[in-house]
Amino acid sequence: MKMVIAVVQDKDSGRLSQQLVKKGFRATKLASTGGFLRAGNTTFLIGTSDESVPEVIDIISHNCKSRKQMVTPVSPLSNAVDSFMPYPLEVQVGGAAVFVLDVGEFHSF
Ligand code: 2BA
Repeated sequence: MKMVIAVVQDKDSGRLSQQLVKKGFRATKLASTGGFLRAGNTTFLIGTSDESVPEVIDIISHNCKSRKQMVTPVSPLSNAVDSFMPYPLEVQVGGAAVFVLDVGEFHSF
């Protein structure tokens, strides 16, 4: 058994959730925050059989879009503050960051 962990953008989470349920996969959605942008995103935990992992990844890739986002850098806490110009930067946020982990045991009571 595997655990697929997918960090996706909030905008895609509803559609992804619907598609996973429609195809018979079980998933848990967690509200999460990206460390870099400090913006909300959604983390899916999807427990599934080894052979279903490619299908799960296919569903994720078809339902999560990469988007550009503007981010204003946080000012530094040093003496360099005077010369700091907080120009917004454009960041490409991926459709999904996906991790596949081995599951030792699964129990459902
Ligand atoms: P964030 O950490 O908020 O990152 C958002 C986007 O900012 C990233 O998109 C990447 O394009 C950019 N970024 C992140 N760290 C950066 C850095 N040190 N310098 C320059 N640009 C940087 P993605 O790579 O598609 O990641 C989207 C979200 O997926 C991340 O949100 C984070 O919540 C999660 N994620 C990505 N890689 C991860 C990893 N290795 N471990 C845990 N979570 C991860």
